[in-house]
Amino acid sequence: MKLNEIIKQSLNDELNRQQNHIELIASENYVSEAVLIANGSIFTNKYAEGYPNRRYYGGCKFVDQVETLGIETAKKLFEAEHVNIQPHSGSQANAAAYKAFLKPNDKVLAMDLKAGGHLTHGFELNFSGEIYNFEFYGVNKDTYYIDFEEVRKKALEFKPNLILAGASAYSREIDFVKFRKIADEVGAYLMVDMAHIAGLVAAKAHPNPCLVADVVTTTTHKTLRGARGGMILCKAKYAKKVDSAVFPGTQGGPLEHLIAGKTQALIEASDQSFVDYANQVIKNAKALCEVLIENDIFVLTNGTDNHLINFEVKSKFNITGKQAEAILESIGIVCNKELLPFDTESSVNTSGLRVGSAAMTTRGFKENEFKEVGRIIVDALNQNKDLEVLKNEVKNLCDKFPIYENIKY
Ligand code: DSN
Repeated sequence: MKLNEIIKQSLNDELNRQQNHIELIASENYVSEAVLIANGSIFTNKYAEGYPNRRYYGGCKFVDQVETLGIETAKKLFEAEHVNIQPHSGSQANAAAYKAFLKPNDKVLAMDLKAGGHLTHGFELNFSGEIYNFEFYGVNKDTYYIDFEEVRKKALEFKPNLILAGASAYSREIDFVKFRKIADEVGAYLMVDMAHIAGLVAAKAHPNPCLVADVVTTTTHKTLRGARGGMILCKAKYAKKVDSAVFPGTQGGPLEHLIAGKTQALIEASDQSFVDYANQVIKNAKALCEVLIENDIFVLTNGTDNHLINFEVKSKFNITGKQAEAILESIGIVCNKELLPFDTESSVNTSGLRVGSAAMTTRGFKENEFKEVGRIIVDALNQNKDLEVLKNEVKNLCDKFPIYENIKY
C-alpha cells in the first residue's frame, strides 16, 4: 500500500512548516532521525502486555531487549532505583503515579494551574481534580518564585497525603529538598513531575528530583528530546505498586515502537554532546531573556534558570497573549499564549507568552541567534516594523539551520 496522498502531503507540509518556523514552544523539540526511525518501526506490530521477561504474549524477545535497555539507561541517567518506561504520555504517568500512592479522595497539594502547574495537577475538569482532593500553592506576588512559606503553611493546614512539585510554566530552579522537608514534616509522599526539565536533569544542569522524591514522573519528548510519551521513576520499594498502577492499573499493551524511541533518546542523552546541548539550552534562554528585559518587557521572576521564559505583553504592547501569539506566528515564530499568575485576562486571551529554547538549540542556535530572535519578537509586537521584513529575517535564520536533511515523504 502506498502512503495516502493526503497524509503524504500533510507530512511534507509539516516538514516544511517545521523547517521554516522558529519553534519556541517550550515543550517541543526536534528528535534525532534515529528516534524517528525507532518511532516508526516494526515494533508497532507487537503486543507486549506485561513487563520484560514476564509478558502475556509470546514473541517478545526483541521488545524485551529494547525495553530493558531503556529502563537500565534511564536508571543510570537519572540515578533512579526503578523505572517504568511504559506510560503513553505524561498524563498517563501522572494517573498511574496517583493510583500507586493514593486512594480516591485522598489529599494532594500541588502547584496551581494558574501559577504554572499542569492540568493533571488537579484541574477541576481533569480526571485528577475529579478523583482526588487537591489544594494548591502558588508563587509569590512580588518575586513570582514558588512561595515556600505558603507551601508549608498549606501543607500544615491541609495535611495532604501527597505533595506534588513540578510545573509546566516555571522558569526557576525548583528546590526539591525544601519540598522533601515539608513533605516529611506533614508525613506526605513527595511526587515530582519533571516533564519540562527532564533533559536538564539528565545533563545535571538542574538538581535531580529522583534523589529526594518518592516518585518522579516525566514526559520524554520535551527537553529530553525523545519519542512522545511518559516515564515514571521511583524508589525500589515502590517498584511493584508503580508497575501495577501502569499495567494493568491504567494501561493495557505498551507502545513498544515509542519505547524504542524513548530508549534511543535516553542513550543519546547519556552522551557528553547532550550535556553540552542542555547547558546551551539554558545559556540561550538567558540570552533571549536579556533582550526582553532590556526592552522593558516584564519577565516573570526577572529571568530564567532553565529553558523557559514567561513574559507579559499586555502592559508593554497593549495586546493580549492571544494577539501576540498570532502576530508572531504570522512572521514564522511559534509560541503559546500563557495565563500568568494573577492574570486579569481570561485563559482564552491571557496577558502573556511562554517561550522556550529547547527546540531551536537542537537546530544549532546559540546566544547570538537567540538575541536576534528577541529583537525580532520586540519589533513584531511593537508593530512599528514591516512584518514582511521580519518574516524574511525569520526565514533567513531558519535557512541557516536546516532540519532532517535526509527526510522526505
Ligand atoms: N502541554 C504541555 C506543555 O506545553 O507544557 C504540558 O503537558
